[in-house]
Amino acid sequence: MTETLWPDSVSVDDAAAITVRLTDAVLDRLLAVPPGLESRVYEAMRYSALSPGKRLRPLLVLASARLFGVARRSALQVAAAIEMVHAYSLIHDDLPAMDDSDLRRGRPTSHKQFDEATAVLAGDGLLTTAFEVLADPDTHGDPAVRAELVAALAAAAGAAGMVGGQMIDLIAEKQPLDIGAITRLQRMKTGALIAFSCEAGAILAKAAAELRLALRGYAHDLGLAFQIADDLLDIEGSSAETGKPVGADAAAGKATFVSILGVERARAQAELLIKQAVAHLDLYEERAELLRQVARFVVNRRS
Ligand code: GRG
Repeated sequence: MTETLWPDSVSVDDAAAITVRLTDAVLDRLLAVPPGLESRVYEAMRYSALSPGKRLRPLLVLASARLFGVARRSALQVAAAIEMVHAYSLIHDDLPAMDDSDLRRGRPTSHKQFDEATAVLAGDGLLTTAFEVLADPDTHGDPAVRAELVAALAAAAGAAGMVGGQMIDLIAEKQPLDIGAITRLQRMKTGALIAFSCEAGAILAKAAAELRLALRGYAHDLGLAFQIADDLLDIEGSSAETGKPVGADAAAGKATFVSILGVERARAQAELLIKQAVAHLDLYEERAELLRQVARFVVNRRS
């Protein structure tokens, strides 16, 4: 890496703190408010994208980029782009037409702070700006790499990924799903963006197929473990910790990993998935220590 993000021996807590600081500085630059009446939509985009979240997806991008010595500027552009897509998904997920939620990251949701139409537009603005960022020569000098990033994020965020998963999630409120269908839903809804985040470093580095496949395997297991941890927090966590209403899934009568497996088996399943995720990283030897720590952090988190 031309300018190192963090030392090889960095702890997950330090890497997470550095990720928040650096990603937010890039988001601040990319989402500068222009003069003119359209400034309102920029204010709403900034309100959500810069609100206090874990920046887990940027952390995965930066940690995977660090494995290959990718230039810091490239990695940070992709980290900001993925966080924009994530923020868009949360804004739209909170809308009255979807989860109808008033609280996100400990603050009023976008449609409460602004209004519904502005919240829809803020989500649209973040989604489209993310692709503008990936297509920018600042992100990578090779147009083929930029095109691959755009295609991979579009596939992860679109109807075959997150949007499709959200569609199935809405259907699941009215129609019971079995564990296989829920696994597929979650792989699409949250797993796809997590997988893109983990693979992004390999795409930026034009890494060999074998190295990329290992990151995909890691992400595959990490994504499900993350979701099980989220389901557990929905039952066991508090709104003060998560910054969003808890108990929403149970109240909606929605089947989750926890409602089907029970708390103990769900927790055991998450632990098993983390062991599997970490095993995929063997070929990276000690270079992947941060990604191993991130995996443990994901299941032990309280927010
Ligand atoms: C509306 C197209 C569309 C998609 C929405 C991701 C999603 C799909 C909805 C979010 C609902 C939700 C609570 C899903 C559970 C997993 C998840 C994405 C949690 C939030 O992500 P974190 O924990 O949040 O990384 P922070 O706030 O830390 O960024």
